[in-house]
Amino acid sequence: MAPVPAPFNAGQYLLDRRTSLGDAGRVALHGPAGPVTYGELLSLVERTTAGLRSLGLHTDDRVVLVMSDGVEMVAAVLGAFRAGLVAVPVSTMLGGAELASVVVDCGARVVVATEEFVGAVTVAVAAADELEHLVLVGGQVAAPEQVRTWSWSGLLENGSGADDTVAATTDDSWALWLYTSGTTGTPKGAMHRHANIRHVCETYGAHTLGITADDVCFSVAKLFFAYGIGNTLFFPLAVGASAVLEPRRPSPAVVLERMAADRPTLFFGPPTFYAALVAAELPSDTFASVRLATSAGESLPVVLQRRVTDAYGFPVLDGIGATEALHVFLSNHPDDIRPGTTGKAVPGYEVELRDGDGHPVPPGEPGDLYVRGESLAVGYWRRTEATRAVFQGEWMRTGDTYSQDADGYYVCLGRSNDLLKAGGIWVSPAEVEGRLLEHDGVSEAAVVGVADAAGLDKPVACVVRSAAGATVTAEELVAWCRDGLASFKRPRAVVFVDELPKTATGKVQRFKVREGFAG
Ligand code: 3SK
Repeated sequence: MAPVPAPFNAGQYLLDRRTSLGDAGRVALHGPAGPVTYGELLSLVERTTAGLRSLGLHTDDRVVLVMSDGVEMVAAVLGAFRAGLVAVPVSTMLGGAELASVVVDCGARVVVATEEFVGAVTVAVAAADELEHLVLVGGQVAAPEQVRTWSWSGLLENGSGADDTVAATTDDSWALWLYTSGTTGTPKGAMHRHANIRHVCETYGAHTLGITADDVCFSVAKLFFAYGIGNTLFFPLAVGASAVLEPRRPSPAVVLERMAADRPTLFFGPPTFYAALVAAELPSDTFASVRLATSAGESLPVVLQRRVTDAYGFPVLDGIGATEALHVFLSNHPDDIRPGTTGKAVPGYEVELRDGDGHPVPPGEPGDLYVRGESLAVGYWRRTEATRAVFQGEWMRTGDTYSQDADGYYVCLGRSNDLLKAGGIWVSPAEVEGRLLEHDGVSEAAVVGVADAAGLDKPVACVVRSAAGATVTAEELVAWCRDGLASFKRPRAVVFVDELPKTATGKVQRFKVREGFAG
């Protein structure tokens, strides 16, 4: 007889730590809505579980969350896990049509939304034939007849007396679908199991962050991102620590406020936010409570890493993850920070560099980065071709190009399709961007390949000036690169812009930069 899989539920795993220690009075969540203890959170999650069950849903039904970071969003995610439903947090930056395509694609039976997003939600619910329930945390939506609308408190009341116990899920049950489009393309739902959540806590959370129950986590990446949900929800709750919930758009001014109020010890952001923090010149003691910060999303230029530490005094760990891997799998370690590299595989993951035929590349050569580990998604929902291209047996092809230095540290060369050849030699945009960023007059830079008059690709740069760079010229920057790099890598043209085009996760959209040069 086949062995019966052991029960495991990520919602229970994340709340058990404190409540089973009889320590329910400890704060779980900080933020503008005030402190919430573990006991209060558990009670809210139980009522949310019962409320969702009262809607007559079935195991594995999808619950789409269009929500700002707040206590209700945390309760909705954990309540869905505990009810055996699939939480599908989606970007709050989506327009109505984009949101509709996700709600329809995942076949959601429930949408839960906070009031800031009722505009997009109105469009989405009108297009979603399978949708049956809309739960609103504030605001109003004119929903079609087949969609029953609930207030958040109405949902909880409806659930009173309903079953609030934990569903009989196992490691392999679906828990969380995260939609990702990369830097281009239509969004695909990466399907994560309950076990994937435990794995990221036991690997990156435990080994790399060394998170303890005394930590206070503050992530400028929101809960709907893989990076954000790990930083704000999974890592702190798994060890009985606490997290800061901030519903507003992140900005240096908002961060200043939260730092003063909540005194976080772990800070998480993407490189673009660190650039904004340096440019904002906040008081140097703003981050005095921070013991460690992390960067992910794209590689962290050495010069930016140094500027952050010089300005604010905390070390920044560069790492890389993927929505499909749930969180970071390659990272520097607090005891071993090698600037200019993404460090080494996080324990619990293996990485390999392979050539175009899938064979390992010799040391020092660029190769496609592959990763293997227990937190990889089981595939993309209803996207067979894309699933087969990305998930290959136990391995996942990340789409990033890396090399390994003589000491075994991994160096990011860019997205595999961003590399360009100039004069027949590979040029890494990341390397040229790193050189540009060393110039005082440059705050951000994106380098892409654009065909010259002869139809040959040459590097060109799109640059955002820094406060000190009001008078810096294109010629000066080209000369700066010629001095610091092999001459063939210098940008042949530099254009100045107010901001770089970016995805919701802060990644530069190189195809748009390229289009800008073509137009
Ligand atoms: O882009 C990344 O590096 C990342 C990190 C953690 C989780 C998700 C992503 C996409």
